[in-house]
Amino acid sequence: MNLKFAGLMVLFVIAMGGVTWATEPWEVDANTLALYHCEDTSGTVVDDATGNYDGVANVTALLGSSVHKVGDYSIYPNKVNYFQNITLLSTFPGNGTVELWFNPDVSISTSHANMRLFTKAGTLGSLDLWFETNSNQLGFNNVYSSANHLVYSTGRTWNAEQWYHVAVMWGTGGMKMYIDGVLEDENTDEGKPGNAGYPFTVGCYSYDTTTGYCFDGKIDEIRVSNIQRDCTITSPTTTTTTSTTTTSTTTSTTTTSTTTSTTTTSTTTSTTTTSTTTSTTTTTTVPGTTTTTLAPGEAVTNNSYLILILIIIGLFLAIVLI
Ligand SMILES: [Ca+2]
Ligand SMILES: [Ca+2]
Repeated sequence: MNLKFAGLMVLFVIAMGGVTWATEPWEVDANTLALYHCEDTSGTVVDDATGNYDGVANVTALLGSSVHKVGDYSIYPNKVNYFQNITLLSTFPGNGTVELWFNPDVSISTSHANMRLFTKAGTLGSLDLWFETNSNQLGFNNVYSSANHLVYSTGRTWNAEQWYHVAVMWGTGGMKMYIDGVLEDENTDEGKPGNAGYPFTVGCYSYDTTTGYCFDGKIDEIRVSNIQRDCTITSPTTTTTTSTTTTSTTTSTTTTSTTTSTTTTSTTTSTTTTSTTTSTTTTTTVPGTTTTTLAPGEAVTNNSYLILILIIIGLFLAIVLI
């Protein structure tokens, strides 16, 4: 008797999705002058969440980069694109803050100097946030009283494809610059920019938007406020989202049984009966026996029978005759 079992397989595949860090968007509050989430994907309007200062992109290509810091999209100046609003900050508040996220396409060194993150530069005063010539510093200039008033970040390599938060402010608390929530420079200059005739410009230089002044990378979540914000905070909240994907492969059970093959051999009838329930036939021969098959009508010829008959006849005749 043969018994075969084939296969019992159970397979579970559990794939853990990547852990993603989600940065929440700002919400408009009483001190928000303009707030650009940069979620637009078509046209040339860059929506201002306050409803007051929608931006106008120079080209549609600025909009809808999927490389984002907040939400689903950012804007992509990519050396040649930008957006503007002519009335935002046409009258500067006494205190103010501008903050945004930026992500360079390439590692920024002195060869990329003069790129602007935002500006409002004019003849009567200006705000200007740019990568300083001959250093790897971000500079922020607040022009008033016919003089430059400056703060700088520390020099560093601004890594390609990395998001940085920058915040700059002016007002009664002095000028300050924060990078990723850390105060990098400040002064006691309390003046506010003079009224500038050039538009508020994100991603390029309002005074000159030709190639060479536009930022090579992405920008997201730009907020302009009429107070000096606590810029150790770079987003409302930071939450950790863990996505788990579970894939189960269904259990497959296969049982294969090979049925016993029995062979019955009869030596008295010289008939072999083989019973097979599978395609495999097993013939069993019992040791010490032989199998002889006779064709129908075939006679057995054996001289011993003839001798025996002759002896019997001889004995019969002897008895009768004696
Ligand atoms: Ca966004
Ligand atoms: Ca580029």
